[in-house]
Amino acid sequence: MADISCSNASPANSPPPISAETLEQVFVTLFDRGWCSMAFAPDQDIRIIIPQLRPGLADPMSSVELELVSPKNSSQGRPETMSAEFGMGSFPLHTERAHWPIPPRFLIFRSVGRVSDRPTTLLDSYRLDLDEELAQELFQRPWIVRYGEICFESPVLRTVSSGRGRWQIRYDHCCMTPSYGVMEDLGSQLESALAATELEQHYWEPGMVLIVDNWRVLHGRGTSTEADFGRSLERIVVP
Ligand SMILES: O=C(O)CCC(=O)C(=O)O
Ligand SMILES: [Fe+2]
Repeated sequence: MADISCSNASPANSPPPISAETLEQVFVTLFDRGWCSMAFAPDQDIRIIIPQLRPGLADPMSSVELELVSPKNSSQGRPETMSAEFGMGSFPLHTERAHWPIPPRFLIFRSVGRVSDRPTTLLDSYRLDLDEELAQELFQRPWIVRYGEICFESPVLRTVSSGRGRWQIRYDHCCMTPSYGVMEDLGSQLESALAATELEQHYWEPGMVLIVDNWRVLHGRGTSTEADFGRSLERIVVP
């Protein structure tokens, strides 16, 4: 697994509070490949990372909610969630909150539960090998985004006006369908391009933190050989 760690600390020997310099190194990897992971002191709130990631975001400690996510049977999942649809199986690659007008800029996870062999899957959209026609369609064709009462149109790819980003991707086939267009099989062409792109598997160790650029990298959930109900991730979405 291509991965970086900010500390040599083992889970039994928990890492010291993270320094600004260390975080800066982590961010270099984040901007280089779209995601990064690191060891993190268990008694520190992961929201302390936000001011460095998104300077100027007002009051992140109280405005950003800390969620806890664990594998569930379909019947236990809240309606319209991936848990309700896929239960203990794998989750397809997606942009987090693709149904938000502006999906969160970053996602941060921390492993806080039992050890599980179930990875988080990651796909860097900058590695997609798109031919000109498919790329053009993904920039131009509106998709219907539908989630509960929410319904609006958006393309899968958008140009970003500032920063180093190549584009911003929004994709979740659970809530998005291509509107009618010339390339009839746009959905399956995109799925084929995703399937042809290297998927990274992020295996968890206790306490580890994973930061994902949600405008660049699609994430999902792998499978486990066990009913790993005790696998638990803290999750925050950073606007
Ligand atoms: O459980 C995971 O590895 C990630 C699942 C997921 O898509 C999420 O929590 O947003
Ligand atoms: Fe997700």
